[in-house]
Amino acid sequence: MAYPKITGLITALLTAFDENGNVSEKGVRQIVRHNIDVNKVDGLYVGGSTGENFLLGTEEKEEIFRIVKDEAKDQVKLIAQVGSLNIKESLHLAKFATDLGYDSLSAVTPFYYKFSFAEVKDYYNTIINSVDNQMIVYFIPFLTGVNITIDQFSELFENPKVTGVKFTAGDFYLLERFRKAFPEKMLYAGFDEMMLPATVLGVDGAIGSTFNVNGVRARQIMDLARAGKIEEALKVQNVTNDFITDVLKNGLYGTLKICLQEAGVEAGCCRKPMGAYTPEMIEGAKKIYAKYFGK
Ligand code: MN9
Repeated sequence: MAYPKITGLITALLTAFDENGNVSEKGVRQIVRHNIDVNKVDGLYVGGSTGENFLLGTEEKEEIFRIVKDEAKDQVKLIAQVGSLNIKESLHLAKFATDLGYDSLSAVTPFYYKFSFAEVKDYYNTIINSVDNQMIVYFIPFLTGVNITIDQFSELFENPKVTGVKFTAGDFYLLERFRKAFPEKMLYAGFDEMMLPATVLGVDGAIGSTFNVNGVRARQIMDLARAGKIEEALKVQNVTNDFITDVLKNGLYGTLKICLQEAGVEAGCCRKPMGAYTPEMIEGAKKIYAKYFGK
């Protein structure tokens, strides 16, 4: 069976929590709406790093998948990140998200233990062969320590249900080699800072955290780069990277959430061990919002 191609601008969705660290359904719904109605993205990547997924229990992950699908309906493409060190949880979530109608699954490479590539490959095949869905490999070596070579990607693609890669890495030689070797696979830029060069190298789309706030500029970069207007695209990437640099200095996910609050979205708090917002951080985030999005 053929699975849908997912292209364009895809937000790595933030999760709204209340002060006690519980998932805020109202907040999650508002973040989804803001991404669809204001940022006008093409898809949502749910349960990734940006969603603080690795801090959550199974039922909470289910709840988020359910709320997002209920709010987004079929307005945008939905990707569910189901990777976990607990393979039974991954299998359970893979079925859960597939039954809800998610257009694709994704799974982070298994991390912490030094798994062999044979074990990594078996993990992907075990998950995706258990359901009628497609799999986007979540490749993020700077957080997982797991690298994958072109030959190993080729081995993962022996399973036709493995249809793409979210490429959150700075190795653009590997990105170029990947594009050339697998023109039919879906390839997504995972670092928003490098969307312009990634687009020039031919990615099908981008999956990013900062699109929650900066989606309109991200769309401009993608469109201008695809139209060959590189100088104009670079100007927007420069402003975007000034914004991202400021956000990273102030604390990534918290700052994005406080920016959303400035935009009228109840994006809430982060979940421990992520820290509570300090007054300085709130002040910093408000300044960032005013600087890049002030009227
Ligand atoms: O999903 C995101 N990765 C992480 C992609 O959050 C680990 C990126 O969008 C980055 O947050 C962003 C800022 O460095 O590029």
